[in-house]
Amino acid sequence: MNNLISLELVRMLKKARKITVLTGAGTSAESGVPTFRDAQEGIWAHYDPQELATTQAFRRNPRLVWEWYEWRRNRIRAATPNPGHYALAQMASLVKNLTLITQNVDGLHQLAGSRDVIELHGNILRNKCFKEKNIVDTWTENGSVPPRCPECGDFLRPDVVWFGETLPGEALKLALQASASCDVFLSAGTSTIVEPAASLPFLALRSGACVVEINPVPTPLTMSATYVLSGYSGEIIPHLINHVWGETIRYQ
Ligand code: BV8
Repeated sequence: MNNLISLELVRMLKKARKITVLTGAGTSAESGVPTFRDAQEGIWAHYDPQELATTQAFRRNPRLVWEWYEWRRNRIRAATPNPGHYALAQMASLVKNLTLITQNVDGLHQLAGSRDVIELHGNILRNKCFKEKNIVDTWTENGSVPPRCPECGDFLRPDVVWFGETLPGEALKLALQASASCDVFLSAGTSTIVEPAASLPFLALRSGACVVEINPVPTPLTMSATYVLSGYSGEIIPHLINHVWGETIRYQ
């Protein structure tokens, strides 16, 4: 692992005034949460997540989409943060200014202790009214699948951003600002495909930041990144904490 992290990168990280981190589904893979493009399992093997995570799919078959999210939520509730999540939470206490942006909807960064996480794509553990979009925490179970909004009677849906839906305005604004104003941009565990998140590391590059990619396989960012650390975030990020800041990972 040592040959992965050059002295120059160590210096960059140590003297950085502001570090922005973007995470994708790969950072939750070592927690047992399937990545977005991994083959789905069981009955879900026959569906393309990009097809199911849409308003059209929900209108067409609300029960199917709701059950897919329930299957994912159960996987996520059984998951615990991995060393990569804890290392990012710890990094915030070692760096003058760290902004964590995630495409993930699993809430594992927050469970690991990260605060002020910018959730670009929402959170799968929250639900909202399909029509009014207000968050709904409690409802009466009357056998309806999906359950019904207690106020207007329309279906409930997960509070995530579906393909074709715009991202939460404030979250995207903060993510753009943090990407355009950092010294170092860490892109970890993302295939760098889904827009507009995939454009953030390139915005950081154009703004003069040192961009570090952490991924076991190449992505559209790899050729442009300043440094590429090929491997698993659950191993590499704790190693950065130890190698750059001399600390071992503290678990909650
Ligand atoms: C929008 C919530 C306006 C739902 C998700 C240009 C500009 C704007 C939009 C578009 C555009 N071009 C196309 C679009 C439309 C679309 C899009 O990007 N399509 C793609 C497929 C081309 N974007 C949108 O619709 C967005 N809306 O911009 O509105 C608009 C709309 C239409 C047209 C124009 C403008 C909304 C996108 C949000 C979709 N919702 N999630 C849910 O979860 O059910 S996105 C979904 O993908 C997840 O959130 C996931 O996080 C995200 C991105 O995927 P990754 O995180 O990268 O995960 P993936 O599985 O792909 O890759 C995992 C990576 O980890 C791999 O590289 C793997 O090698 C690596 N890995 C594995 N293990 C490890 C690891 N790395 C490190 N360590 C490990 N151990």
